[in-house]
Amino acid sequence: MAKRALITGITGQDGSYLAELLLSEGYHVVGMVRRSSTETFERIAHIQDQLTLVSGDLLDEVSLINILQEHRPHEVYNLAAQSFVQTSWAQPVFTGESTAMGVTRMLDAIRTVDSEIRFYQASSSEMFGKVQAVPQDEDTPFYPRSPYGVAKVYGHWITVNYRESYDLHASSGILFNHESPRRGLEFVTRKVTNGVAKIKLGLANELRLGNLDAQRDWGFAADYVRAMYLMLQQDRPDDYVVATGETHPVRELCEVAFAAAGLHWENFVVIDPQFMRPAEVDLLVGDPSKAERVLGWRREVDFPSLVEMMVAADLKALQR
Ligand code: NAP
Ligand code: F7E
Repeated sequence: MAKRALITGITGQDGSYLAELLLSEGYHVVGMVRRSSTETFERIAHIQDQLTLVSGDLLDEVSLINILQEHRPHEVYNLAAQSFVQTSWAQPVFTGESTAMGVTRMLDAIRTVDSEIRFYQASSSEMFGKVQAVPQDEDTPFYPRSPYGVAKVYGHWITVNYRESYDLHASSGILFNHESPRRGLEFVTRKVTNGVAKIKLGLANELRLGNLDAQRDWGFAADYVRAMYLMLQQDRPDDYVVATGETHPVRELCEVAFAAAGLHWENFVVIDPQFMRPAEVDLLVGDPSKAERVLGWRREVDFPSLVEMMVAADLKALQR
């Protein structure tokens, strides 16, 4: 009998890659989508006929209980969230409702319907914020710097708490930034690669950015969803940092992305204060040793290849 998995956030970047992976592993994949007046299925259109899509919302516990009762998943991957850090200052309460309380709603629905369901929580390196150690690993204390980071810390600890209180197989993946051609256009990598493609094709003549000094540990999303899957295949639930172990400033991202199109970044990038944040996370770099040792996880795509892949995809999409 095929294993069944429920993915919340299936219309997002990670949800689409995880759905592809689970289908290739022979799973029956159920994806939770929230009601909208327009469809947001662009990232899963190519596999939509292989998925069971169900209507639900992390803000609505009744919908979560009904989905679990009806579809009886063996595994739940909770990827849904208000995931854009900048928006979390403009919508801090909504961010808390979805990104923090949404986790409790799902965990409690699991406890109520079937406590044997295995659970994955999409935790984030943003929890490390003003970093207390370099590099960051599973024992590094959290110091979040945004309402999003604070909400993710709550989501992380409620996952640990339900594991310890109710003996749930609940794991938390502390994932560092991961990107792809499917990344949302507002995140800095995709904003830059899309901006490069527009400039190259004569559709724009500048790219407005905020803090170029911030440093991130950027990996490829398709590599990272493999770690999520591996966590739920372990006998014991646990928490894992998933990262590349390398960090790069936004400035270097610009340099590599513009160079991939034969352009020089300094001729086009303009600093715009509207993209600066009230509090910044200056430096993130993760230590993935535990995930490598216990899960046997390895990333396959390095930073220059990732950026070049994204620039090529944006050029191709805009040319179409
Ligand atoms: P994303 O592209 O922004 O996708 C977010 C998904 O959540 C979308 O499918 C969205 O649906 C859904 N969603 C938002 N609010 C919801 C709600 N109230 N009920 C149901 N669905 C809701 O994010 P991502 O990059 O794939 O990231 C996946 C998860 O990993 C998120 O929890 C994110 O915070 C976390 N994370 C991401 C990274 C990263 O670098 N990508 C790193 C660490 C952790 P719509 O399509 O309807 O908007
Ligand atoms: O910003 C700087 C910005 O929005 C990265 C989410 O997936 O990863 C993501 O959060 C850095 C920041 O990602 C612009 O100030 C400069 O220092 O791409 P970002 P993020 O905030 O790191 C974590 C792990 C998550 O969990 C989140 O869900 O780039 N930056 N100029 C800019 N950022 C943006 N967005 N736009 C700019 O113009």
